[in-house]
Amino acid sequence: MAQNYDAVRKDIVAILKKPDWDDGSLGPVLVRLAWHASGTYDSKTKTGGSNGATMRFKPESSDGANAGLEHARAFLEPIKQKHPWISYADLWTLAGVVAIEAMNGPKVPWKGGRSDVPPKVAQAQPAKVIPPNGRLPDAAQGAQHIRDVFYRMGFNDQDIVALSGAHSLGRCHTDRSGFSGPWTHTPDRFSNQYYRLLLNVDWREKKWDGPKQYVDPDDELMMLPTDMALIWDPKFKPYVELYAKDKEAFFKDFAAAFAKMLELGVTRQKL
Ligand code: CCH
Repeated sequence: MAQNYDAVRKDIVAILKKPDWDDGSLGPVLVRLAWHASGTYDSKTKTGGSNGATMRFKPESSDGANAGLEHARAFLEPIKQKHPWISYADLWTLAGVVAIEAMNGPKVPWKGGRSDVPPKVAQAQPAKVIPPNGRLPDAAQGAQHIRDVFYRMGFNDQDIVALSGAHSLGRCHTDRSGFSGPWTHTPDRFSNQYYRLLLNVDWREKKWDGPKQYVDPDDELMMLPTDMALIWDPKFKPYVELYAKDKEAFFKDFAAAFAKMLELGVTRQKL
């Protein structure tokens, strides 16, 4: 069948608006799916990454870090059924870039050609083809941990700050990560608001029984400990200041870093 990615893009755009879901858009959870599918990459062993779409299988599907992404995968399933030629690995990553653009974000360069690990192979050799749990970042930790995780993928400090700006989108859910609330006032729009809020709000610890997180004085917006690390760490902070001032620079650097992330470990050989 002809590989008409534009037809798939159109079908992704068509499902984004969903009034009864969170803030009315599936965009944020689709961006999180694209990132978690890719963010398992380990540059030393050249394992993990979006190729293979291994989040369909255990243990990756049941990694606590991926809680809630079963919804994102289910929302995309009708599009996979309609365009069976596209791999899940391509569909999940494409959905992320289409969602970012549709939510007023930058155009992220994207190329198809990923393939899916066949279920039989995943069953026969899970340890060989599925990345172990624990490769995605733990929001309760700090700067050293974020560096360990993103350096492992091949990113630097500036990339880390640029990629974190995706938290202008979406929200935390107590039944997924345990954290609660949105980072910005417009969680369905891609913007540099996250950086401005990080710098300008009087963040304080939320008073509750849940995991440690930070809230604004009205307890409407939130930041994770890993978000706060970006202004507490003297090497990260100048990039937060740059992106708070310069939306164009953020869009450009985010698009480049996110495109790189979606390519990590992608070989374009049939799996
Ligand atoms: Fe994130 N993120 N993220 N994040 N994330 C969460 C939600 C989103 C961390 C932790 C969390 C990136 C980096 C990090 C999105 C995109 C990106 C949640 C809440 C936690 C916790 C999950 C829930 O409860 O539903 C940590 C830690 C890091 C790095 O240290 C990067 C990089 C990206 C993309 C480029 C998006 C979008 C969401 C919102 C999802 C939604 O459902 O609204």
